[in-house]
Order: sequence, then C-alpha cells, then structure tokens
Amino acid sequence: MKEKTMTSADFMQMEDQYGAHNYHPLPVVLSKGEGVYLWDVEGIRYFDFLSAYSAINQGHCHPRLVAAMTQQAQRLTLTSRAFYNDMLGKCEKYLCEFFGYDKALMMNSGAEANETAIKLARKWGYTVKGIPENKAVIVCVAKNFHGRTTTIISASTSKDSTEGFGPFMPGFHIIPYDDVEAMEEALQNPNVCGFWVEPIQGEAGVYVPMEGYLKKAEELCEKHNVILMMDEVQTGVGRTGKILASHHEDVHPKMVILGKALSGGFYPVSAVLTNDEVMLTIKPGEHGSTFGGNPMACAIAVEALEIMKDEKLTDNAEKLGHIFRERMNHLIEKTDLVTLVRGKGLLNAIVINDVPESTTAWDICVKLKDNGLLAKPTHGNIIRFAPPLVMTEEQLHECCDIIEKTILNF
Ligand code: IF1
Repeated sequence: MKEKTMTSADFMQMEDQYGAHNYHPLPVVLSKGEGVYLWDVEGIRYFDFLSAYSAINQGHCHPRLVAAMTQQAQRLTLTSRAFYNDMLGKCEKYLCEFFGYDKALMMNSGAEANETAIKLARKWGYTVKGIPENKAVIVCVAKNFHGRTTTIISASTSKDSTEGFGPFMPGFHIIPYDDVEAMEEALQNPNVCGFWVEPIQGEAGVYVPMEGYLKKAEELCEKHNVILMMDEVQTGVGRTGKILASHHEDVHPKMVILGKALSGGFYPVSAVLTNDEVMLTIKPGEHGSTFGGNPMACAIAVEALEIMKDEKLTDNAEKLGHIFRERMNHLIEKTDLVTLVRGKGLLNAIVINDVPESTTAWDICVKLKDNGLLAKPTHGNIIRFAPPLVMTEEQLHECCDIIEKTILNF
C-alpha cells in the first residue's frame, strides 16, 4: 500500500510522541531550503528571518557548499587526530590568516568551543600568569548565552538554563553587562584568567553594549593581564556587518570563539583562535574531540568563508542592516505595539510593547508565519530578525512590508 503523504500535523505529532520536548517550535514543518527561502511540507514558501540562529549566513543549501561537502564525502570524512590528514593544516592556516591569529583549535559545537576556551584560559592562568592551582576565576556577564553544557550554564543567570541542573562548576564571577566600573573592579583580582563575553548579547535580545565598551574591555584585559575571550559564535562570520562584531570598535580579542556560520549551516564546525602563548599551554593529550577539525569540517569551513569573501556578504549585511532598522523605525512611528529596534548588520530585534511573560511576541510570529516570514521571539517580548546575508535589497523591502503589514494589522 502506498505510504500516505504526511501532513505538517503528522510530522508535529510524530516529534511530540517520539522526541524530547526540549523546544517549543513555531507550528511550521520545513522540508526544503534555498537561499533566503524555506518551504514547508505543504509547499508554502517563507522568508527565513532566523537563519538557524545565524548559522545560515551564506543562505540555505548554498551550491558551493553542496559541492565542497559532496566532493570531500567521496574522498575522506574522518581520520581522528590519531593521524595527520591533508585538510586540517590547510584549514587551520586559512582560519588564522582570515581572522588574524597564531593558532586554531577546532571543535564541533559552539558550546564545545566555549568549553575549550574555558580550559585554555584556565591552563594559561596557571602555567603563565601564575594563578594558584584551582583558584582561577573567569569573569563573565549577566544574561550571557554561551551554550547548554553544565559548565557553561554554571556562568548563566537564566532560570531556564540553570534550574534543576546543579550542582554548578565554581570559578565564574558574574558582573553586569555593559558596566565599565564593574569590569574594572572585577578584573583587578589577580586570580582572574579571562573575561568571557559576547560583543552583542544574542539570546538576551540582541542587546548592543554602549559604544566603547568592548574597547574598554580590551584595555582593561591588557592592563590586568587577563584574556579577553570573545564569544562570536552568533555575531561572527559577517553577521553584524563586520567579519567579527569586535571589529566595529577596532577590537582584536586575544581569544575568539567561532561556530554556527563557520560551516554555513552544513555541519557542526567551531573553533577557538588565539595566540601561541595561550594556545601552546595545552600539551598533546590534554584536550581533544573525535570529530574536532575533521576533513569534512575543514572542507566546508574553508568554502563557507570563501563564499563570505567572494559574495561580499559582510558588506551586504552592513548595508541591508541600515535599511532594515530605518524601515523598522518608520514602523515604530505608526504603532505603539513596537517600542524599539536595535542591532548591527543583519542581527536585529524589535521590542514589543508588552510584558515579557505575555504571548504577544509569539502571536505576532505566528501571524508573520501566516504572512510568509519565519521569525521567533528570544525572550518573551523581543523578536529577533536575522535573515541570511545573501538577501537582496528588494527581498529585504518585501520582508519589511510583511513585518509592517503584520504589525499594523495585529
Ligand atoms: C539553543 C539561544 C541563540 C550562541 C553563542 C554559543 C552558543 C550559542 C553566542 C552555543 C548558541 C543557539 C543555541 C540554540 C538557540 C541559539 C540561541 F537562543 F540559545 F541563545 F542563537 F541566541 N555562543 N545559540 O548564541 O553554540 O552549542 O548551540 O552550537 O540552545 O536553543 P551551540
């Protein structure tokens, strides 16, 4: 008997029955992606305004990434680091030259890269800075998001991320974000090895710190011999209109953490880049990962960055970001439902005029879906807008028309 064609409802029910309930997805079931577009199982087309949380900067199913992945898949996918291979050195060199660092340590997920950053900062703290054993402190900031592992959430101030997952890893000192005095005070502690921060807080609702905050962080880290550990997993790879968001303030963090769009959404690829003094504190056998820096990951990461360069996607993000925020500011003049738009490049968010606990932002996103645009609230009343960086100006205006129509008719 021919298998019944499954509907969206069938797929949602199947996930509900057999899958963990660790997400609350928007009720849409996607089956095809191309560039800025997604199609659901009924064949309805949507603009993607989330880009898998900024992993799809290069657009869905980019043909050059399909080719790179297919070719490598037919030659060599994984050797483990027990042996050398002909892809890892080339990729490490490419990453170091592309971002301006001495060395790269490749992992898989953004969380793993952040875990690696923590271990590197601590190891450097003990072996170079001379912090007494097991006394190393990493200063981090409230409302951070760096991943979901038990060590990373030990530094989290989010109830959803932490409740019921203790006991937590010691060695994190949490200070307010965007607060220079608090940073100055905290970094004076001689046991501090790192200052761990996002240049723009994504999950917190695309919170952009005051002009000069990142520069001040870099200066204070230099002054107090502390590693500036910049988490650019979401903001990096051109998303904010610079190849790294840190570059908006001409900041070159001693350590940068990358993930997501490093692979254009094809494969989990992450990396920590830093200088020789920090990176060489980890000796052979002291850290690793089965898939970290595998030939497939390397082939994809190099091609994903080549695409960024060839298609000038970072400049496009900068240009379209200004147009988007201008359109949203005009919308704000016409309604009191939206109070604010903020962001850089094509990482933006609007703040809905309602309490965070309300379902207004969610309800607006359901209406946006009905009107052909996919986005999702971050915290209660904030909607993040982050389309693929391959979007054209014409498509962006079409999307702004959809957002405007949806908000004004809400
Ligand atoms: C989820 C948030 C975004 C990140 C930064 C590290 C990681 C992330 C700055 C970890 C990952 C993802 C995770 C995903 C949803 C999404 C997210 F809402 F969770 F916070 F984008 F804002 N640093 N962010 O944004 O990278 O291990 O996921 O590869 O967990 O729900 P990962």
